[in-house]
Amino acid sequence: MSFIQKFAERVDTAAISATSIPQITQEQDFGVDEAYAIQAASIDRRVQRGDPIVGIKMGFTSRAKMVQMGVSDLIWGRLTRSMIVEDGGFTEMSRYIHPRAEPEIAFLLRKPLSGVVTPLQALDAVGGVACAIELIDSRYENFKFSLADVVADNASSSGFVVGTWREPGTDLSNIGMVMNVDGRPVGYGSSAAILGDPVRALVSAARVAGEAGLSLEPGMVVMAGAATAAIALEAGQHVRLEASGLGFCEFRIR
Ligand code: OOG
Ligand code: MG
Repeated sequence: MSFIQKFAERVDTAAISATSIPQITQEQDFGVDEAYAIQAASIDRRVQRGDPIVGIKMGFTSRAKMVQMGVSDLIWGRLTRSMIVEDGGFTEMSRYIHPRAEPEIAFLLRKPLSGVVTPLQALDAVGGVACAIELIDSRYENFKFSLADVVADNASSSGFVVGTWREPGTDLSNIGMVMNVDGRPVGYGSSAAILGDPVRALVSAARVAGEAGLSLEPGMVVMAGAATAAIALEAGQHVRLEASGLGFCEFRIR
């Protein structure tokens, strides 16, 4: 078995059993290309189990996230159906190791999107925009990783909540975002923190997906990355994101 398959199985098992593992790059050194191959192989195992890809997520698209995690390269991961958490619904703490929540912007595609595109071409493929919360849950002990580790681990992604879809024409360049836990504001930001304008994350998503031979299809979701640092979650909490002009989205973790 190649080390790609070996580590793909390892991160997949860690994810489904919600059990942390040591950083895999401490066992064997590998580069970012191999890390994406591990990610692809681990998500392929999910797809084989009947859990299809429903979109992709961008990571480290804001300074706040780069500083929080000490990684400064843009990364991406795959979203699968089982990761969807219903807006206003529940998710179970037992599914996660040490989950964190992030305020994000999501795009819903109405046309295929892949390769090098301009912001206008990217927006033409968008059927709706919404505020969203990503649940990240690094499979590595203490949420510590190198760039190759986190890429192999599907960019820490483990769930996402999307608010009501709005008209694609909505200006996303400066959406005020407030994260609330149990009714108390715990984080403030602006969508401007996401590469200056989240549409740039969509342009990047088209490019990286194209390079990986993945075509983003109508109906798929693209998550632009967090506008602020992530917030650590505890069982029993109610998490709600309010985004000016985009409404809100929320969930409970029990
Ligand atoms: C990696 C995922 C980063 C974002 O929105 O920047 C990310 C991590 O912080 O564990 O999802
Ligand atoms: Mg994120």
